Amino acid sequence: MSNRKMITAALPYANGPVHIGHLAGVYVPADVYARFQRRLGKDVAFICGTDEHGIPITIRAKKEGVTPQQIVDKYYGIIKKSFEDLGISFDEFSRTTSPTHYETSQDFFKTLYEKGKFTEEVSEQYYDEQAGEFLADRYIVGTCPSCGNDGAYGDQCEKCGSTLSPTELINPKSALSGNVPVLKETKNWYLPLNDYEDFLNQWIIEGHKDDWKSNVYGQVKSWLNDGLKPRAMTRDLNWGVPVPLPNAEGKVMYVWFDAPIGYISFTKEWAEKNGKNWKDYWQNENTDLVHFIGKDNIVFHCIIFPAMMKAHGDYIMPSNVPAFEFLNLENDKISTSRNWAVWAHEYVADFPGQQDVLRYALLSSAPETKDNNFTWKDFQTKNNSELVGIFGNFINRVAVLMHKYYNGVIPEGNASAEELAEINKAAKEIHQSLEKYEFRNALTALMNLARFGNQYLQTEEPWKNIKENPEKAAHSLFISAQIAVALGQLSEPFLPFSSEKLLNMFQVERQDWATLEEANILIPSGHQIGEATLLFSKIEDDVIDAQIQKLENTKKANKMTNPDAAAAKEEISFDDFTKIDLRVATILEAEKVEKADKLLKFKVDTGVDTRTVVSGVAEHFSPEELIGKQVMILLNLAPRKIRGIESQGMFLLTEKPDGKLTFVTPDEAVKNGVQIG
Ligand code: B3M
Ligand code: ZN
Repeated sequence: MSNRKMITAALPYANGPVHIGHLAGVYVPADVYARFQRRLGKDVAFICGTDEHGIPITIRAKKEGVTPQQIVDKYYGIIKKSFEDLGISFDEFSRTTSPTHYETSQDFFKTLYEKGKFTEEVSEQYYDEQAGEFLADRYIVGTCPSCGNDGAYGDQCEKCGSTLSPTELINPKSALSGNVPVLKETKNWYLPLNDYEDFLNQWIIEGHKDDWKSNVYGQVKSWLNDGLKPRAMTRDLNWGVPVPLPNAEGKVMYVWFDAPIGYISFTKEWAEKNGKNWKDYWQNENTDLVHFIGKDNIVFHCIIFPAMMKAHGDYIMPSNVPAFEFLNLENDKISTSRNWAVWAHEYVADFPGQQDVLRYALLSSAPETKDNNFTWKDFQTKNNSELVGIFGNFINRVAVLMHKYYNGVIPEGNASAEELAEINKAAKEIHQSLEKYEFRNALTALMNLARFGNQYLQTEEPWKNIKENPEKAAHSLFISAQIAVALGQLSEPFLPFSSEKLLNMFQVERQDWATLEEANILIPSGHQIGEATLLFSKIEDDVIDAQIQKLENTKKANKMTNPDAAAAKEEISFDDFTKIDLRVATILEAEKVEKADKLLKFKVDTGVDTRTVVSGVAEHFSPEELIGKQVMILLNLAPRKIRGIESQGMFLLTEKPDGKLTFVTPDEAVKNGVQIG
């Protein structure tokens, strides 16, 4: 195992503050891991920063009516502070607009260019004539060709997860103006990912079957099975790192080209300040490179960035890419635009001094292998029953008894290896779990030691022995003090603030992890401890109710206004409108389309004829519930084939506040075939 750990955490876009979903899925686990590796004595670089390019930034700037630079300056500050407040122990937190990053990413690009690793392709890209801009990725929206979702982006459909290119979208529209874009020729530089298939297969599919998480391995495998295509690494945009080539005016790097290079740039910045050599961390086979990311970033970290590094030639490959699933909030998807989130900076303001409670709650429901859920009630229980009731309670009992009977001086005593075994077991279990990125198991091992401590005191009852059998009482409190200090040592990666308080209370220094895995005395007889203080405090119902109320208010506000509502479309003439043939029809039959999770196939009576319609609504309705329903149909839409079935019309649907679809229907039964207008 390597002695050097290069640990990265996904670079958050500087287009909004971070929320508990980010924290649970990337930053808290990454921090636990980094802190733990430091305790093992590893040479750790834990690197992050904000991702300040890309369309998420420019879209936000447009929305707020300011420049992209103003957006990133604002959110860089907010995000950095939130991480500091929550004890995320980055060695460096920089930004992709830093001069070092421009230089590093441009050098990287030039190297690939000079080595002939790019292909140049002239292609037709969508262009918004009104805005005078090419429309890349999220600047273009339309209907997903695989599932029929109307809100698919030019790079991805978030409903079905397919990756798309803008020209695959049905009915594409500019996200800038709502206009129908035109196709215009432009030259871009592509990385032929297909050239790296063999390498990726060998390295990941053959090499990491057993040590990578199955969600990560599975996604990579399915990508490779489908076959890779060349991917454009440049964009026609005015916000990004300029392409460092002579004939590249108006071209910037694709944000997913420059962003991961940010990890390298920021390591350079850190190394420079700390007298280190950045190459040790990125170009030395003895270094373990680990990327912590959310599941939506797997392809970028396991395929595209490795292909870039391979093309470059000087870089090591990650030894693991632990990707997490998503966290929901009160059983609903976390959403920035719907303000459905617990924001890190608001938590810090609302719960001063209680950062560890959030860390604990998020770790114990970390979405390791499947999506998970955060509720305020659960948060309260975790604090009151576990942190206060088990962990804090034990520490407090030991410290108070120590003062009561021995004036805070650890009594005479010694401990056999057997008596210290629970401590060593916990240390080893945490160690093994964290090496496997199993954070919840690690946390359970920690809490089990606290549980054990409480039971031990309960069985030994030093408060009874102190009179008749003072030696026995002293012995059991000596052992209890070892457990208390062990908890202080072992909890540091998870609960850094409380660990520090605890170790201060017992007046001991932080120790290397290895000493905790062996039967060592952690606090000796005669050692004077400090005052007993409470590590955690109960969170009352009114505090939790206030948070729940805040979310209720968000829900209400979302019902009134809709921040997601698309901009009004361009004006059309009455004649244009009359071209549209909208009718009422009745669904006669409905069935699932084989091998398409999202699609239902319908037979409908349109009054004019009976026809087949395929619609991407299978996740929202069961076929049976729709039979007999009157719906509205666009009759004269050109037929198109979906999964080999010709769809002869389109239903009118809309979205409910919870994201589920609902049919637009007449509010009383009418005859099939009557026109709408
Ligand atoms: N900025 C975050 C996201 O996809 C993205 C990560 C970049 S890591 C190099 O939400
Ligand atoms: Zn889709």
